[in-house]
Amino acid sequence: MNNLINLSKEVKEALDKNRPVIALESTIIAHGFPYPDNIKLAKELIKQTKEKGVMPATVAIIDGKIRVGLNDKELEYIAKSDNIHKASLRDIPVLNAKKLSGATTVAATMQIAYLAGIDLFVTGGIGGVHRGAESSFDISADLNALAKFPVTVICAGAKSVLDLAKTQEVLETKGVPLLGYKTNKLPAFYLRESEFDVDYRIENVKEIVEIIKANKIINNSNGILVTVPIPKEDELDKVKYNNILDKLLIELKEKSITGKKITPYLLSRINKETKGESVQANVSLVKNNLKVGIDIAQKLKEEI
Ligand code: PSU
Ligand code: MN
Repeated sequence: MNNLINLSKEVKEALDKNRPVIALESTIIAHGFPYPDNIKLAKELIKQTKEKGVMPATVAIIDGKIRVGLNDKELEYIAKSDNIHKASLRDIPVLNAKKLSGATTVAATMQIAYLAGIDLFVTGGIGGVHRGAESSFDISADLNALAKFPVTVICAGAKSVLDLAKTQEVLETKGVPLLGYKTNKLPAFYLRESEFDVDYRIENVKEIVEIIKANKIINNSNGILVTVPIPKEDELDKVKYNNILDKLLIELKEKSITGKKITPYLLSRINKETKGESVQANVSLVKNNLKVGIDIAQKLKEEI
């Protein structure tokens, strides 16, 4: 094991004993939800996972240490800190060397999960190709990480603030299978469906496990993206959401908000505009993704 990666005692033990482990990211805690919704969710996800006999491993960088599996105090710190870095791939070595703290994005969490020997990672939504990327070049490093690290990511798709068609094209270029769990359409985070088709509809976790195994056997470097629609009862109203989004896209331009600040800004503004409904939807979709992730984790260990 690379001695830069610090596993908690319980995560190390689970990995040593070949028990199922699921990685969780920390950008969603630091920059995705307001306090105290964020700490509540972080703890609930850990509880939900442990109750099913699967070990959760929240990933973050704390004082330069790359950490896999956090205690309550560390989770509180990430949830409360106003100035913790949003850490993507390029930030990991710098934060490590400078002994700074960072909440890891999908990209950074994938790399660290891979280095720790964790196959599965559950989150809310991934980053992708932004609208207007043909001039801004804003394409999330999450897509590169999906090409580079053989980790399966379970999410609710990507928000329609992204250019979903271009995001799909990049996933194809990079050789990342885009799977829809019990859906033909690519889920769009707060909405169950976008207008785009996934590459393959998947009916059950057994199929996903077979795909993960085949990806490993042929020695592919890439990860696999499993998308799960938000539960029906928590989906946002499409027309209302699209109106809010149109307004916020103009606001982004007016306030010159670009790059890594876009997603946290939008999440917090959508929360205000929907009077908290979006946070509730976000909580619901993450927990729902985790349910699917737990089933995959258990099945994966049964089969090996
Ligand atoms: N999408 C969400 N909520 C989030 C993110 C994405 O709905 O919190 C976070 C994830 O951590 C993701 C990151 O990896 O934003 C992508 O940021 P960027 O587009 O700057 O690469
Ligand atoms: Mn970006």
